[in-house]
Amino acid sequence: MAMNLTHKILQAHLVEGTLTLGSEIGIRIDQTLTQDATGTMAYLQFEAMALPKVLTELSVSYVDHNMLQTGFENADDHQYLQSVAQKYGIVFSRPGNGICHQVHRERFALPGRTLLGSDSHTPTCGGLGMLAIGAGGLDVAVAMAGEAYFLPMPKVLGVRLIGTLQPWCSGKDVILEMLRRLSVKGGVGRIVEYHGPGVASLSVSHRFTITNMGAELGATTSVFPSDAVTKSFLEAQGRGEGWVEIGPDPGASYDELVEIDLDKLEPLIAQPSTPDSVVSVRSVKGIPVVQVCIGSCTNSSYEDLATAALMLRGKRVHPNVSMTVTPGSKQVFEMIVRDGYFADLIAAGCRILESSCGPCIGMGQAPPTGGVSVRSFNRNFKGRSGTAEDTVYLSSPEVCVACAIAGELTDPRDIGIPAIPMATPEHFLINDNMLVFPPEDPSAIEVHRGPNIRPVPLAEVVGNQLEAVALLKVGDNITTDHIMPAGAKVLPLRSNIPAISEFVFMRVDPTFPERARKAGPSIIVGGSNYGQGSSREHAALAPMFLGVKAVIVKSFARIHRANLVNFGILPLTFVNESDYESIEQGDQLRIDDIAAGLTAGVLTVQNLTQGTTFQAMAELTKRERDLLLSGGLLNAIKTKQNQPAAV
Ligand code: MIC
Ligand code: SF4
Repeated sequence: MAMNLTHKILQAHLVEGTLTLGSEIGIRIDQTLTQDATGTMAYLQFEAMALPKVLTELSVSYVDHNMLQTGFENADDHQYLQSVAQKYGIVFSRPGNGICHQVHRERFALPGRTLLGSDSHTPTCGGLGMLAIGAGGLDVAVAMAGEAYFLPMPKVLGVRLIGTLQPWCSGKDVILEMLRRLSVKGGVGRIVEYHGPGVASLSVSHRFTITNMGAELGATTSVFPSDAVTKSFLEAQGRGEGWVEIGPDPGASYDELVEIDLDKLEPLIAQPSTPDSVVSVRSVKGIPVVQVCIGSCTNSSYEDLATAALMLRGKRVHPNVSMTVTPGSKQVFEMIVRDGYFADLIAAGCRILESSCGPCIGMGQAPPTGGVSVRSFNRNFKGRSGTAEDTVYLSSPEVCVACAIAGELTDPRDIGIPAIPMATPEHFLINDNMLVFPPEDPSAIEVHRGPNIRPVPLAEVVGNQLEAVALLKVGDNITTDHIMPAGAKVLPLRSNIPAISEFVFMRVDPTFPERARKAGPSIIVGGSNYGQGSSREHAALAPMFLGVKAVIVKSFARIHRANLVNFGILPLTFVNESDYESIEQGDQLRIDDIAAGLTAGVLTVQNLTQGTTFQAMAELTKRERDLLLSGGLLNAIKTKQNQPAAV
């Protein structure tokens, strides 16, 4: 039978289940990646599994999120990460080497393989035919231990591309068009597979932008075929031997189909404060802009920066605009310096930042009050930039530069310069001296553990009855940035759950941590797509530490739901969404017969305050149910190994 690419890669890695829609499958993971902000927890959890080394083909530990080192915490974390990598057979990418998704695609990603990363933009590597999935750190730790990764068999959404991109349009416009059509919920439960005659005209740089921002659709991952374009890219990276041709069989079918005519796309922009509020740039032209940032794992490739530099050559950044440029990796940085583009950017007035996530995760460059910021990034959730009431737009580097020159929202077709055709280099500059490979014999390696590295707290096993207060009621599309903010103040505490839990729901309700501590067991009530965005397991772990026992919502985002299960929090959905209205914040709720309810898939929730009753669904696989009943994945692993209950 003709197979699509997704099914081919899944089939080749299947260790449990069958490729039947909705049923749980377990797949073998070839490669893993972590970054510093999720990595410390992942490695603490891996260490708790007491294995001598990782059992994957390749595991890489990146440092890219928190590089400010405003105190000892961050520097300690870096030392822990480097030493733990040496000890357990993991490649360490030193701070300065670049953003994990940029470096991984340059130096490690391989077509036809699987990658699990503790970062929601891990799907970036799908741009060269890899099945790359984002997950919580604990799932990644388990994959490093050689265990399967479990997921519900997703639908495959085929995106047929026809035509070719028109001047000034890019991969960013393709994915913004997808977001415009499908919304931030449109990819939930789906793998997005790009195919069709339009694929061949897209450079890998465009493809990576598209697969990267597939995370914003809520998709499990996105994937492109590996073709002649992929081959040239891998050869240019000196890795041609890793190329295999892999794509859908002729006549392969998809569960759903979308068609995008590349000829018809125009420069697009996502308006504040959600990546799916997409309109044409021309429809919002003229709005004054005070900040422009090019960078992030979405758009900081050599091609992106060289294009920006050529657009800025001989021009200057508008006097009212502060413009930053972040090369995505050391390779990109070195190449733009070597090729003279760095000088164009500086001459035009750009501020150059080191290769890291930087402003994308609120590490500096918070925009001014009321000021419009235009960024080549992937997320513009309110407050993520570091300014609570921010106004952040998302667009391609080309649109960013047009806005920087004009000082207002501007379509690059309207700035009077000819479009810049940008080819992928024939040879990338290869200098892997910021990668530290593990030694053959790690017996002499001591793991550095500074005072900021604190044990991972364990969940309490869910009892058969729960009486708890509905401590917080929130609406739709709550992101993990709402639940567990990042930024310069909070990120240094990622290895210290007691300390970071003080910031849970900080921007939604700053009284939450204190109220939670006083309340004892608590429940969060929410709307649809709860937990969208990042993979940070701290958005489950820190609420768990504060006593949250269940989350009852209209629907969940995939990674966050998995993280809740891993940390023993009941993820429940309303059988009738209208019951959401009947709960007031502060109501006392009670759930009886939890074990039986979890098995039946439905629990009865009594609202003791309102005197009402409603049904909540527990859509769990047997594996997830067992995890919840044993207090989450870490407890389950510990029980399996019969170890004492402390990390
Ligand atoms: C993000 O873009 O939100 C992050 C920061 O990269 C997160 C990971 C984290 O919170 O550490 C992600 O996307 O998973
Ligand atoms: Fe880093 Fe931003 Fe990419 Fe997340 S989205 S990995 S914070 S650059």
